[in-house]
Amino acid sequence: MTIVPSPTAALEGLPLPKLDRVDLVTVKLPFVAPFGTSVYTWTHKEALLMRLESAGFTAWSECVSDPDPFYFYETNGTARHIIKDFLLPLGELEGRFRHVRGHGMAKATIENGLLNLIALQKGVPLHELLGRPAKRIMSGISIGLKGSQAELLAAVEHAVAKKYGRVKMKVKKGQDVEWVRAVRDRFPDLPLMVDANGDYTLADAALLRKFDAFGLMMIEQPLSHSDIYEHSILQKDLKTAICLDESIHGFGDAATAIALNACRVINIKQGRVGGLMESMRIAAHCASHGIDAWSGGMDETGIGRAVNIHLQTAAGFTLPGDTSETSNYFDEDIADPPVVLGPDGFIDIPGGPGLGVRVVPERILKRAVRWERLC
Ligand code: OSB
Ligand code: MG
Repeated sequence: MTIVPSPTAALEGLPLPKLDRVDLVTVKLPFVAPFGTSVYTWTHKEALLMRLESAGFTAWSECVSDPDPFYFYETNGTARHIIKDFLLPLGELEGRFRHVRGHGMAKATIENGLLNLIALQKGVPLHELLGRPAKRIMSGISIGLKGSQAELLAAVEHAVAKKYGRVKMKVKKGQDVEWVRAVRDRFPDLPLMVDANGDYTLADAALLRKFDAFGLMMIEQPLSHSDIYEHSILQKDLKTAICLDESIHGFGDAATAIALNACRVINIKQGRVGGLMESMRIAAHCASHGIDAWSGGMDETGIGRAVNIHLQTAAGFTLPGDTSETSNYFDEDIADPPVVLGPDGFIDIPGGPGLGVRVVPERILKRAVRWERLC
């Protein structure tokens, strides 16, 4: 019998630090430009942050939910409720979370915060705690819906100049095939993909087949946010690989989607699937089934952005993710240093223990709209 090492072996049985103090801090940061998708247009990042204190160490984590349930069912309000009333009182890693159904974003906030805290206390970078060697991380950018094709082309031009590893453009009904054609005509060799955030149905199959003409890397979440089965029907009909985002809430959904051939790629958002450990398990499962995986983003502040960067050292993250420069979203972030691309379009893991980024207290104070001490 071959013993397959567990992707989370390095983390099993870790003693948990005793928490001296826990705070939830909501910050609101303006985006440099509105971010448009088929479901909503966001003008700000309103992020629920968790601050953990233990034996003189302070660790931060970020909940990836939005204030609204337009992308996902969890919100900053539900995450606060679940963290405060159910997860935090249980007091250990992962096992206790099994009693709480769903609410992966809330779970990830605590799990990632504890792992960051442990890494800080051990004096090692988070990726090392995860059992993974350092590497340079592939970049990718998600370009929101634009008001005109000229604006879209200008944004793609900028991304190409920066040497992003791939470009994703948002599409929606009525703003799709012709907009992709405009980009493809101008950039014939660009690694390009689209994200529909669930805007289509199987009745649109003929239209979706038109995307096959553009040599796209993949089409992300063409059908309903809650569907897996209909994607398996559509995938049979498309040359272009389907990537699932919204439909994947954890390992079980990923395994189901792969078994049904509902997709050839999975977007792993560590928050949406319940944290770093579940993300590593999904990525390893994808790798052993010939399915590509990449790290999605939720236009995070520097805290969540750093978590996504460390995660991408794990086995199975085979494609560039939605990991873009801080300046793509914010003029001034709450953490330093900001994410920047090297001249080759790759990203260096921030050095030092934990996440490797410093949360700047004055910027937190400047951006905080709510502060609640939990213990
Ligand atoms: O569908 O991947 C998505 C942002 C917010 C909600 C959903 C999505 C996105 C993005 C941006 O595409 C990813 C990023 O740049 O962080
Ligand atoms: Mg998506």
